[in-house]
Amino acid sequence: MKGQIVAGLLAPHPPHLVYAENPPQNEPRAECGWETLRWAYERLRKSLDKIKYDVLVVHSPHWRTNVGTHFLGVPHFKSVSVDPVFPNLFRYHYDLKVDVDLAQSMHDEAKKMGLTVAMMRNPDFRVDYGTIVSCHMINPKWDKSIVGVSSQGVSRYFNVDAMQSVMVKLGEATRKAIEASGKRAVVIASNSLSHRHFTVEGDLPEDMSREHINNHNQYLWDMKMIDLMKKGRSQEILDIMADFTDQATAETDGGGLTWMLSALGRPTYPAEVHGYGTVIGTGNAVVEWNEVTKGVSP
Ligand code: 2X7
Ligand code: FE2
Repeated sequence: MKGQIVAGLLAPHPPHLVYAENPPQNEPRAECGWETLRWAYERLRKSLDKIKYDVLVVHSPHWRTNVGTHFLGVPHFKSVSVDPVFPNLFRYHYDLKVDVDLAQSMHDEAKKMGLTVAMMRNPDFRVDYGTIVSCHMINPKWDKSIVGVSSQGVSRYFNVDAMQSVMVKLGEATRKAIEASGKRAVVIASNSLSHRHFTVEGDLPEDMSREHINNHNQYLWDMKMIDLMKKGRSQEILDIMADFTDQATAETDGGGLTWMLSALGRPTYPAEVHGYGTVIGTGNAVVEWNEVTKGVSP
């Protein structure tokens, strides 16, 4: 049977969201916080429950590789992930399974298309917190395998347009590999939108009286991108990605959003925006492109 991408997601990864959920895997304890985003993830989980899927394929800007795109290539990882900037919020004990077969096929398809790629075979590798937070918020039971995809530094070394040309190809390779695998996959761009954040944290991180967008320019840019998502105008999102990324200091510089929309074939149906909220001043949206319903309510 032909495999299929059953959904594409924009699934931001501030560790604050896991902290505020108080799961047993995370050591620090919170009183509350960032509910608009956590409830958005709740709605996303309910929606995904209706779609049968086998694997989560996640692209993270916090696994930064300098030469090419790398794929997790070890079947099982178990360790503690500590956020380097927020060790007070995120000390998370993870235990996850990797679909190495699918990762290898994505690697091979990308290589055929001329991209620089590598399989990451180090069993002691520490999985980055971007991958872990997005996967936890999407599937806290961790009962599905994942494919972890690194982010290249092309935006920094060259520019966003050069990054996009690579990510469009990687998206196409991802789609081909998934279709050939016979599996049902969810492809995930793990990133915030606008990404300028405050540099000082309050004594109580979950004190929501301090939480707001860093500046109005960022907010306007986030609303522009979300409006295009809601209208199914993916091509325009790609067309303005360079300006958005530069002017809103957006985390789209890692390429995840471009990759995910390309894997989906640049959808023209409306995405479901489950919610938007700020985390330490950054803009974050939880968004679903449901490839089964294509934006039409059943
Ligand atoms: O990695 C992040 C992020 N993208 C946004 C906000 C806060 C922390 O970590
Ligand atoms: Fe991040």
